[in-house]
Amino acid sequence: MNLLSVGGSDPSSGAGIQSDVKSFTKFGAYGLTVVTAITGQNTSSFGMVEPVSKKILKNQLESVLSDFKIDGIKIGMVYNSEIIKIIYQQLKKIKVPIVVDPVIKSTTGGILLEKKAVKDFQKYIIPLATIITPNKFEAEILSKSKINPKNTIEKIAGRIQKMGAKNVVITGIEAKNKKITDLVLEKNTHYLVSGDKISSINHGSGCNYSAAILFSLSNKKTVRESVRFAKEFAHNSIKNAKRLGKGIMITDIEDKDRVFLELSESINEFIEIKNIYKNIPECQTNFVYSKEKPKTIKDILGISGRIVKTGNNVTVAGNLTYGGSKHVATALLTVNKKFPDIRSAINLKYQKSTILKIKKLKLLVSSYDRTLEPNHIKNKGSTVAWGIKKAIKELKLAPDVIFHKGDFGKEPMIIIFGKTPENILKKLSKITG
Ligand code: PXL
Repeated sequence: MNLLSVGGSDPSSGAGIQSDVKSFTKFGAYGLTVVTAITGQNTSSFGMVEPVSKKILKNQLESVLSDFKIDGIKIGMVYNSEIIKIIYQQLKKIKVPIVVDPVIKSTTGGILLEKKAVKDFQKYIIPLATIITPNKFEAEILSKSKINPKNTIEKIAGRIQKMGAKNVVITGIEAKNKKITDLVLEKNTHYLVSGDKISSINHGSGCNYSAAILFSLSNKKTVRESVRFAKEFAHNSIKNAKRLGKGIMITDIEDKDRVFLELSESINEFIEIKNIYKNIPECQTNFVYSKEKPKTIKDILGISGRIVKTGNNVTVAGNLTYGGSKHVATALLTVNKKFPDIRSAINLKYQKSTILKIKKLKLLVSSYDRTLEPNHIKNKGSTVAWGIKKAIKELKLAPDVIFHKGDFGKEPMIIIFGKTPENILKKLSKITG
């Protein structure tokens, strides 16, 4: 996947196009850049801004657009009207997702959009946006109105949408109880998305957020999924921020976080599947995802607690940690040894109706009989590995599902396997849908 960032250069690499290239690389995408302006700044202060000439801006855009198949575009700092108009001319006919991050001021106080360019920004840049991601301050400036009890945040989002953005996400509309909430306005609906908040001033989280939305959208995810993914990604980048200069911290992303992000995003989707509580067994559910070539269950990410039933809902109790799951991770590890592509698994309540549905769907199902387990294995406590090995022994292709019907005092169980957590959700949607 090729993603293009159109924005300003930040020599500290905390924000701007340099930050976007880092994010795109973390996602496994290839990052292209078109520089609109050069800033001089570091983690303490903002120096100069020099916009590039019309000629070189146009030439950069033509160079990348004529050569690469571009899957998505992010527009960040655009600075002035001249630049805005050229970007519009070059991008107005392009049919890929465009995320507009309407940056106006940097954390350190630099002007990223001239005041006199706001009008042209509204006229030319906002209509390009598949999603626009202002924070509260930026939303007020773009809508030319202040948030107050009468002039609600929803109305302000509506005003920005009327200017031509397909979807509007206003970030950080509320921060309380250690949660930070964004407002999402799609075509006909609006809703809130909350995530964990970390209170620290940093350089880069806004760029990380919009870069992640772009990646997710370009991967054909929905707006809701993309916002969730971006919140998780930005949260992790703040959690892992480093004091690299003498001033504020610069956000950073750990490599392992791709496994982490994919799984946590899928868990968030899983717990919202309608009536999913009916599929949670007595011993609860774990959802796991492995690094490539896992050696032990310590290479497999899982929930240190479980996904638990809370009435007619399900809740995640615990944190995602490597080695967090024992049973489901052991089952996965056993399957992965024979079928290395299989890196994710989830356990569900055993129900005859579920098995019937799975069989109808022509998924590859296998099973084992726990009552046949030899005593010496039982005593070692390695039932799962024994059973799974038995179930896959004759298989030439990787299983989608393995189940057992229990034993005296042992609950029967279904485990679904897949290449990725998303792959598992796809299978699940067929099984539970
Ligand atoms: O985070 C917004 C941003 C975007 N682009 C550039 C920046 C900044 C903030 O400093 O410098 C070039």
